[in-house]
Amino acid sequence: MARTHHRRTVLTALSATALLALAACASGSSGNPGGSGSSGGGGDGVITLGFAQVGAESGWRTANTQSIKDTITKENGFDLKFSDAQQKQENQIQAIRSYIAQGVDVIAFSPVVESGWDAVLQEAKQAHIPVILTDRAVDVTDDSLYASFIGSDFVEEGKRVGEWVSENLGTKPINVVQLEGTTGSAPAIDRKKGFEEAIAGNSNIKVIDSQTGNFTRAEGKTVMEGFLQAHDNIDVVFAHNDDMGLGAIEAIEAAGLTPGKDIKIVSIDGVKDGMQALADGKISYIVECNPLLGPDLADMAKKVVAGEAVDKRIVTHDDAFDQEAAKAALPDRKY
Ligand code: GYE
Repeated sequence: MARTHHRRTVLTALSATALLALAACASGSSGNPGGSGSSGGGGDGVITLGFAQVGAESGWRTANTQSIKDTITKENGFDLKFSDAQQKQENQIQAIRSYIAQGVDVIAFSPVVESGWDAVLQEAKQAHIPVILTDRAVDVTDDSLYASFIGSDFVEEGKRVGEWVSENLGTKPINVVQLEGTTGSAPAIDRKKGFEEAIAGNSNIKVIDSQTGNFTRAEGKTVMEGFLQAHDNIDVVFAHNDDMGLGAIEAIEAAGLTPGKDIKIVSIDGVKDGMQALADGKISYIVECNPLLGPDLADMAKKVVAGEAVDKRIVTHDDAFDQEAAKAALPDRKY
């Protein structure tokens, strides 16, 4: 209630500013970055938000992009500028620089990797353009380089997978192979860490190989083919996301083995195809990672542009599913 009231106040302030801006200059939208006083925006009441997306590497990413496009809308007071970095950090940096040059009101992005952001974030700060991180974290020395980080706790996700494996499969000796996400990305680093922490105390579990499959189905399949050639004793695959797990299923089946029986698969995300494979018995357990970050981002962007104090970290809630839970959840699954 308090929040609704406050938002109305902000909108009133924006309309007043818009009228003044119209009266003062006939040249239309100024394109000036927000951040002065509580008005924000480019003077027309609309918040221009530049979003630099990672790419389109997975079902998770597709759902995440859809959520952003569904909520950062004209009707909701935004002008969205969207770019796809095709999983390359240099593309993402270029997109952010172009948003700075255009004088957007706020920049949001999901960093491909954790490191190497200081310079471009410094440039945004100098231009007084606030930055919101969604989904993935950055590793920067100065926390004031971003306003807030909205996303899941990836260490916790890895831990939950590890605990399930330890309790349900690690009751006898098992060999595990790991399909890691994009090298240097927050989810790959953190999920590996959480998983290893959770299995550390169980001497039955041995991780015999671990390689990146870059979060894609195609690379997950290729890496799994290599694992199958190198080892004839794989019991479990831990895939950092569903798509790589689905690629692994293809490789396992092509090798004449049965996923879910000969080799068990556990993964993270909970996208439709992953949940279907879980319900079909090909995957054994999935810890969810919620991709629907659009609404939280919209809220946060409005607050940040209005100069309000915000939480530095918003942790999204994630569920977990075994095969029975997946069957029950599938009919209502939105992504
Ligand atoms: O798990 C994976 C995607 O950053 C949480 O990126 C995200 C991960 C997600 O490619 O499917």
